[in-house]
Parts: sequence; structure tokens; C-alpha cells
Amino acid sequence: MNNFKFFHQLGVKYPLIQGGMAWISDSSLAAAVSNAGGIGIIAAANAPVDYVKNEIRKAKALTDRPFGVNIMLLSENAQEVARLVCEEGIKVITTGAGSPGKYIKMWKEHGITVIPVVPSVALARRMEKEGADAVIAEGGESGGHVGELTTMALLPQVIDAVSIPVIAAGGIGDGRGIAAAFVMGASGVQIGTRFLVAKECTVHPNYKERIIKAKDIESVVTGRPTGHPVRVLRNKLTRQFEELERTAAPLEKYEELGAGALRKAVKDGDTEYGSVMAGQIAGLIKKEQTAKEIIEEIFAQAEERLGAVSFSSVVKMDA
Ligand code: TUI
Repeated sequence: MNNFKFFHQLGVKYPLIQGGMAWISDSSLAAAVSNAGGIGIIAAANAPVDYVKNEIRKAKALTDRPFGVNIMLLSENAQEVARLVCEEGIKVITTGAGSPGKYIKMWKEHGITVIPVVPSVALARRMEKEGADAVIAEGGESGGHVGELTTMALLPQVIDAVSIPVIAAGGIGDGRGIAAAFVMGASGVQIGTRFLVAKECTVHPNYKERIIKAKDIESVVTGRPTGHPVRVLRNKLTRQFEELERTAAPLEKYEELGAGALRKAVKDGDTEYGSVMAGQIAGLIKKEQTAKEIIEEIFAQAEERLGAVSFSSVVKMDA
């Protein structure tokens, strides 16, 4: 399905899902994105179930529009959160960092739209077979936990492999990225990094400032030897991770260094020793705006770009 019917059926104005960002995307950001016509997402990450329940209740008070929850499958609370979303009548689930296969049946029985993030064709195929409604093909340009492929390479291969809608993610920060994704056949986009600087995003101001100051080549992937590589902005912490790799340190050392690092950046504003997760598109982001301003701006831009291109204006050489 290569059109916007999927999002239309969900009752939203724009074919946009906000990326679930651990420790960051709470009820404030999710409700703002949903109120502006996208699908806002509360990230459950490693948080206790009661925290997630409270954020869901707060989001319900802030918006009448559909919003979702992202379930991080490496979390020890994943199973409990998987049940919570059914009890709370959540409409949309996205998942990350693993396969949600064992929960899909239960979610479908509760009428939930299930949209796993996939880093490969193999997982996309498996998710379709197991009953997912759509998949998010997320390239390694994105922030946080990343797969191996770029969005440009992953997206068309996933689109060819499945017949459910495919949503593009990774490296999309404005209307040009959205237009490119649509031209390639995506049914929508997932955007995370750009929403880090939304006024309604409650991340520490130092984190926002670090995003706004970021240059194109400032993100790096750390933690490859652990099997859970994460894209973050370069700082003193990433240099310590690089030292661990250089000296082939035991895996416990990575765990020690990473423990609490995201919290340090998000809550304390320590952008030197904290983990500043962000995608490669951070270099494009120049100012804080409301979620509504961001969404309206990028979709107007996408429409303009899509109107501006035609095969003959781009490719044909004959005068
Ligand atoms: O999940 C994300 N991004 C995240 S999760 C996160 S919290 C975390 N922090 C440190 C280490 C690990 C997690 C921060 N950012 N994006 C979606 C995503 N999912 N990217 C890659 C994957 C993925 C990887 C393997 C999805 C499925 C998968 O399957 C393996 C399998 O079981 O077949």
C-alpha cells in the first residue's frame, strides 16, 4: 500500500509518526505532536510501568487525538508495558531494539495498530507474517540504537519485500527528506531528532543547545562490540567509548560507562559525560520551534519539493 490511506484510517492529518526517544518523549511532546496532526509517541524505554501509565494518563488529558507508545524490547519491563497498553486502550504501538512477535496477537486482539521498527528486510518480512500493520524502515542515520543499513538502501528493499505500508525513518529532518521518502514509495515518515528541539520537548536545555550547535559530522556510533550500537553526538563520553574499543576492553566496561549516561544528558544537562543521542540530521536543525510549527513547516516544504520536481526538469538533457 503506497499511499496515505494508512494514516487516514488512523484519523490523523499528516503521515507522520514521532520517533520514540528514551527518557525524552513523554506526554508533553507526544500530545503536542498529536495535537498538531501527527502521531505522538510516549517512549516507555526502560522506565517502570507506573511511570508509563502516568504518562499515558497525562497524554489523555492533553489531547483527544490518537497517540502511541513505543516499547523498547530490551527493557526488563517490556512484557508488563505490553499488557499495560492493552488495558489503557492505546491505539498505536511502535517497537524498537528487538522483535515484538510474541505480543502481536494480544495487541491485535485489543484493536491496536502495530508498527515495529525494522533494520532489515528479514525482520520486515517476519513482522508482516506475524501480523504487523505496517513497519518503520529505520536507517542507521537515526539517533540511538541503530542497524547497519542507510535509509536510502534499506527503504526500497523493505518496500519491495512486504505488502504492508512502509514508513521511512533515519536522516529525515525537513520537507526534503519527507519528499524523498514519498518519492521512494514510503507511506509516511518517522521523525525523532527534529523534535528534540520542540518547545514542548522536556529534554534539558543544554541538550537542545547541543543539537542546535551540532555540525554534520559530529555524530558517531559507539558500543558496536556490545551488539547494541548507538548513535550519539561526539563528546568526552564518546572518546572514552572509543578508548574501550581501541584497547579491546571487556564488555562489562561498556556497561559501566553507559550506565545512567542518557539520564545524565537528558535530565542533568551534562552534554560532555552524558549520552547525547541524536541522528545525523542534527546538523540541519537550527532553532527551537513548537511541534506545530515544525510539522506545518516541513509538510509545506515537502509539498513544495514534490511539486518542483519532474523527470524532464531533473534528468532530460535535450534542449
Ligand atoms: O530502538 C531504537 N532506538 C533506540 S532504543 C534505545 S534504548 C537503548 N539504549 C542502549 C542500547 C540499546 C537500546 C535508544 N534508541 N530504534 C529502533 C531500532 N530497532 N533500531 C534497530 C532496531 C532493531 C534491531 C534489531 C530492531 C529489531 C532487531 O531485531 C533483532 C531480532 O531480534 O531479530
